[in-house]
Amino acid sequence: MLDVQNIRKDFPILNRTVNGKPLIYFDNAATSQTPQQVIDVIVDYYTNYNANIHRGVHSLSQEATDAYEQARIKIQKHFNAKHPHEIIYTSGTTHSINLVANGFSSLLKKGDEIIVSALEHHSNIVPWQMLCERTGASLKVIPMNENGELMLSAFDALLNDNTKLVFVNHISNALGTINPIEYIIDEAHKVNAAVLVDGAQSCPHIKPDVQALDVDFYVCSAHKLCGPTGVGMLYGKEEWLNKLPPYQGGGEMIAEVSFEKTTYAALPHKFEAGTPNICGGIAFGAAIDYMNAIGFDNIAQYEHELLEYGTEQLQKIDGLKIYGTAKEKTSVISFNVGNIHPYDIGTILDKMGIAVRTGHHCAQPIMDFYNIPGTVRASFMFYNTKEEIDSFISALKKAIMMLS
Ligand code: 7TS
Repeated sequence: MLDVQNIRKDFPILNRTVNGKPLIYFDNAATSQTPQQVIDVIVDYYTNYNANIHRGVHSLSQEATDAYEQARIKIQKHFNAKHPHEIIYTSGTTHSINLVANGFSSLLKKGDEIIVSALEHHSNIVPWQMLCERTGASLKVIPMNENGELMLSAFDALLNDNTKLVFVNHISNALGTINPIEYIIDEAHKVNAAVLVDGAQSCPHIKPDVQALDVDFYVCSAHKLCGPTGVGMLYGKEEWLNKLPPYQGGGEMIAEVSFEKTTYAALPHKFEAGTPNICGGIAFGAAIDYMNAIGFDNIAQYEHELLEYGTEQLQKIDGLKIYGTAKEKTSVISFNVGNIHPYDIGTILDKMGIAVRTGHHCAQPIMDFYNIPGTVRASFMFYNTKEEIDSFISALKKAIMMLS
């Protein structure tokens, strides 16, 4: 089991106060906090071996290159990709999705169909709309039900020989629903469509095995799993990454350049133009080590307890409605209370030291489905506690009294 009091000692930020109150950080779905072990790796990089990579014969450059490539191997092993070069460093989930969407511009034509789900973050909607505009392909949407679950019979009905791509998040950021990606991948493959799974919300809770899933692309951001912002990854099957053209041109991604003709570098460098976030990549590897040392099974079990406890306590509050009641859910609770605007609740909670997210969570179609402007969202990580949930509930009750 997980020793939460010891784990909390790893996160210096959890000792601070906000507005004179101890910080209670329940905005983990937006970004997670960073443990000292990862902060130390960042400090060590800039203190001892900051240098540009893949291009220097000097020792610092070689040390930085080794650490950066070792981190790629950690990421490969974590997601169980077949080869390290199937892991492309990006600046995060949004960059990874845009890289794939751009690549498919040359592979799609009018009449082709792309399927996304009703549960997507804007970063998994807008790039595909832009791709459809460029290619004449059309976008289809897997609908959701009142519980926030995807309607799989409707998905089956959407699949046909024109379906070329299916995009779905592993876990919804707004509702916490865990989507049945195994089923979606298998069915999509029956019509030879490629599948991209957006793992932005799943990477801190679930350790996916991309080979067992047989997924074509899997993307995530390091900052959601205790790593730094500005770095993430795209996993792609080798054959897909070879098929896609480069996304950005520049240094590092070439084999030979002349004014007549340029040839591109092999994977993964073909997609990694320019000086990357070197320290970020190394710290991404350290974050993966940190999470694995705690253990994803322990994390999932403990966070499930927090979810059940938080849901139970919130349900006792008069007029409170939880959005997203899927059977398979992670530790995200979205709710509203009567007609109180979520922003007002969020502002008062902040005065009491509690960080939650309010608004549409970059998932406006979900808010439209429920006909609401937004929700208050509390999202828990393994370093949160039931005591924090108790404080949150009493602060929420005070906020409701003030606003009613
Ligand atoms: N996909 C999902 C499912 C997400 O939750 C997010 C970020 C993204 C993509 C984009 O990730 P980025 O790292 O490229 O920004 N989600 C949230 C959120 O729920 N609150 O703030 C960011």
